[in-house]
Amino acid sequence: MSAKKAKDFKNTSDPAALEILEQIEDKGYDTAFQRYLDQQPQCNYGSTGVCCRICLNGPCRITKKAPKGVCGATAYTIVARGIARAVAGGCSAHSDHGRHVAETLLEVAEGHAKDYKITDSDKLKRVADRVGISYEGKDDNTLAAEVAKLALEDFGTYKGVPPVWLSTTITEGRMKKFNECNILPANINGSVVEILHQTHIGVDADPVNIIFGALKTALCDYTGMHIATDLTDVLFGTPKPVKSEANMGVIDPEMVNLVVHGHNPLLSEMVVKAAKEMKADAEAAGAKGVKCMGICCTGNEVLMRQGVPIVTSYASQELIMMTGAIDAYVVDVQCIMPGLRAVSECFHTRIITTSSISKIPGSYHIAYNEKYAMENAKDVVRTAIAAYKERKPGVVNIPKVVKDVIAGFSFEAMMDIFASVNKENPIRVLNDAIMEGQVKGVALMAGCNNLKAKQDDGHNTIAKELAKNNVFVVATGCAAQSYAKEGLLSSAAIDEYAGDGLKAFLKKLSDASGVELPLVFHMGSCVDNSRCYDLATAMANDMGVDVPRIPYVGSAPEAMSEKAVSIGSWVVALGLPCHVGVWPPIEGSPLVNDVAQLIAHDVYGGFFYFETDPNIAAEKLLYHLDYRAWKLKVQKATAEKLGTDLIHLW
Ligand code: SF4
Ligand code: MSK
Repeated sequence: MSAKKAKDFKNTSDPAALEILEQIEDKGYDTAFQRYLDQQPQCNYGSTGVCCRICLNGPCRITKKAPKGVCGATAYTIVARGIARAVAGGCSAHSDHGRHVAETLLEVAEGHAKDYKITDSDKLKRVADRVGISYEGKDDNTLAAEVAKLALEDFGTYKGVPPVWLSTTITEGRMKKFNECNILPANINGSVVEILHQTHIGVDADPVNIIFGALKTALCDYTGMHIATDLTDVLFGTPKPVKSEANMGVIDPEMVNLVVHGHNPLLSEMVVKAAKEMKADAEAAGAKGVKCMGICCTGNEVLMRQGVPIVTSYASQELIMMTGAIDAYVVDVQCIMPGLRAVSECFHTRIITTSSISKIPGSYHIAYNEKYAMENAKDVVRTAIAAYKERKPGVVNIPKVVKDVIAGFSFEAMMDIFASVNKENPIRVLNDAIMEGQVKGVALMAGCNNLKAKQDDGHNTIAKELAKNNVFVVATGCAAQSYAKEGLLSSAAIDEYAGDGLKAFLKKLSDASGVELPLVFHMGSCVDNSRCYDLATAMANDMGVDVPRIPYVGSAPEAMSEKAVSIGSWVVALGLPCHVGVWPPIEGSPLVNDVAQLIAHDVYGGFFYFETDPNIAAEKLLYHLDYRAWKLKVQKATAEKLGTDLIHLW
């Protein structure tokens, strides 16, 4: 336990997290908020990207006195290589997740994973159709095996054509652009290998070429994410609007409280099922049942499909244990702080790791295997029930903060709602609202919490400002969890925060569909940013333009992980402005910075901009939406007047 006490380690705007941090002020518990302060000052060479550890001549750092590394690499090469390797890390994480889902679907189809089944046969057919597999006369298992095998080919088979999950989900214009720029990847694994090779000592020194290589890898990140989304829907169902709750008030002192955390829903879906089946075991231990709740994207996955509540988000993952009422924490992969273990030592909480590639020394390990998924899930629940018996009621103190949530907005669910207004062409409902000026455009709010920023503040400030200015806001990942905790995923928030145009638009949709709608639309986990991009593709195709022309922006106000770097990179390559609220390590090279913020726009139509002040960031996002909408309207009017097609340049 850290004995150090910082002046102010309560860097959060989440009221429940704040309450816990205030309670523990003098207790010396180890938290990420405190450890961030312990790390100050952080290394300026690392922060600006000019520290290189790629070979054993290093580490080299660029200074006025030493402007080149031992090998002669200058700042621009070192910075570009560092970012490219971050993209490779993000791509690997998302894609390995997607590969795991594809392999499991194949196991299910071949009868080797008896606890799973194909839940969404319609989605399976839609995906098959899109990727060019005929479904006529085939049963679900035969079709699923073909789809899973094709998906697995996108990872590693050289076929001389780009990955199918890329080429069949983006616009023709984007495919042409990537072809012209020579960044169409052959397959996911090859692309990660190539970028790691390209950035090896003594290979590529050209920063622009390295960044183009990174974008190629980022397109593979998108591909892996889309595979993960599609095939998870096939296995567990495509999300539909669902009601739930969020924040620490969902912890129930009378239940066994079991947290699912990480990203891959293969086990957490089973844990939720097992928890229901094992109610009697929990009752025998003196509890009323087992209550599951989620953190990070495993949490988002089971919220979207099962309505499992969100207990907190990334930055405050350790704090919930300090309520004294969390019995077990089952984790899979990604965004799991090793620090969880130290906190659990002070409580009765069991930390259970489940993946062979994600272990924490000193914690429990239940080796997940899809062939025995339900048995593994029951072991997890049994461990939680055993821990519950050791809970000390005297130390239980749960912040009474809880908000209503409406989630479950897959792309398909969104189209069903739009179809209640225009059955023939659902996406036209959104496009018309934009062209008529009722809605300013679409903003995808994504990404993490970052301990450098006040937790949730950037997410909430920007989303409220956008909604006030009639922007249709969709969200994923920890951004969506921030909105869940702030009450923005509720219909009550529409009255409080939406501008008149957005209010009227949402009312029209709600009245026509009979579905209660929230202010912000939760579209899922990090990999489900693919759903948000499907929305952009549909808008562009319907408008008859490429994505760089549509009023659609992305923002990651508290980006943290390599996955966020990778997502941001494909968002830019795929044609959208992308705000990031934390400076990535590129300031050490003005050239790389200019490529990200300026030149990317000239080539791809999308670009990064870095802004740490959420109010200024919101202003700029609104500007970009206004500019794109204005240009589109002027060009559309001109094209109509002259009887020509819309021009395709931006
Ligand atoms: Fe230094 Fe070059 Fe090795 Fe990097 S690759 S550590 S700059 S010698
Ligand atoms: S969980 S990647 S902290 S969004 Fe997807 Fe949150 Fe970022 Fe992890």
